[in-house]
Amino acid sequence: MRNNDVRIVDALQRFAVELPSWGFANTGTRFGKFLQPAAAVTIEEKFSDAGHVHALTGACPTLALHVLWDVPDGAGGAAEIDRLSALYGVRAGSINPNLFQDQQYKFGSFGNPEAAVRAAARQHVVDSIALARALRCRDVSLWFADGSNYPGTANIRQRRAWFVENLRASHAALGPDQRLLVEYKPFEPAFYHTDIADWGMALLLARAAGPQARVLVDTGHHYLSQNVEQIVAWLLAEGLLGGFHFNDRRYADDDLTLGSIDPYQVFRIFHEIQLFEHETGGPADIAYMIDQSHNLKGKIEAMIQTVAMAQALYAKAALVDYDRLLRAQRQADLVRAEECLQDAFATDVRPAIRDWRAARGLPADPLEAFREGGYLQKITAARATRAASPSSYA
Ligand code: LRH
Ligand code: MN
Repeated sequence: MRNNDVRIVDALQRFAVELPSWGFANTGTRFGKFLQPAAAVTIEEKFSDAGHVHALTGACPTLALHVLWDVPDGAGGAAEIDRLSALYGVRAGSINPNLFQDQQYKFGSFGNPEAAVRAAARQHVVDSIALARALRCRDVSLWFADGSNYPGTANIRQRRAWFVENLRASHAALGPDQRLLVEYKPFEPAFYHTDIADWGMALLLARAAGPQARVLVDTGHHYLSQNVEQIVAWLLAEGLLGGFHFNDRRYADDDLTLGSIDPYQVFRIFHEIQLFEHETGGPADIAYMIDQSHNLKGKIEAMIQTVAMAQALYAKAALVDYDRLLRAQRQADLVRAEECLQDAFATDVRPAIRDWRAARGLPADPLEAFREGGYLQKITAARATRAASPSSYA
């Protein structure tokens, strides 16, 4: 078996994680939003902050955009995004239509009983696909708040049929190299039924939509007792795993920083993926993305912490001794098999990661470098004068 450091360097070389533009903005809960003077409001500020995190970590070259929050002019805003990408050194990543905040979506978007509202939602997705093409972005990532709050108020099978129809129409608008990512969520904001509530529904809808559709796993979108890595293993086996929204949670969709509550959970997910790659002999075609809202932590610090944690957990998962593990599994040697994962997880990969950074001219400790670098003071002064962002979320 190759030594750990070689495996860690290989893992870091192939690992990149996408940042969410909305993670840099002031966000809150229904009980309030605590404003940070340095929080980003404009798309330029979001690119600037993401560019700074990428400059410090070398591991997050793309920024996820939420269309109505970041590029309200759609494809017409592509040139400005290209300018900002060149200026700040991060490219636009996944394109996320907003199908939940407009008043017309009170009773749903793709699942809305009103044909005109379904048509408007479909048009927004088609426009978002056109924006993605204009930006040479591969993934259009769909999350629907659609559902109901009370039994009997929604025709669940009728809505499912509308989702199939509208996802097929969306798929038909894709370019040959583009993908549609279908994200599921069991509840919130709907509290009786959600139209795409779990991985099985997302899988069946992705399959019905067409060959370029995949399932997106948001780690926070599961009941507490669900085995997320088993879902990941099944989606890999079905060839329908498209990507992740990583975050952490103690209770529900808390959107806390990755690995802050259960780092072993993310390690187990990375293990299932890397074992799949080991057994199939090739890289799984997965988009690793962050989806968090930093309501209390400093937004940029939380992002740097998240990228570093993701790198460390991905590197640890690369240290599992597959020959030993697969032999132990075949022999039902439970303890030896379990030890293979626990040994890898217990390995301190930080020295090797520091060396990997130093070898690339990156700061050995990006968080410390950020704290001492003066960027926060600079943007706090520059952004302090303007009014806080009007928008409800990001
Ligand atoms: C929904 C979600 C979705 C995004 C939003 C910001 O909970 O996970 O991925 O659109 O958060
Ligand atoms: Mn998400």
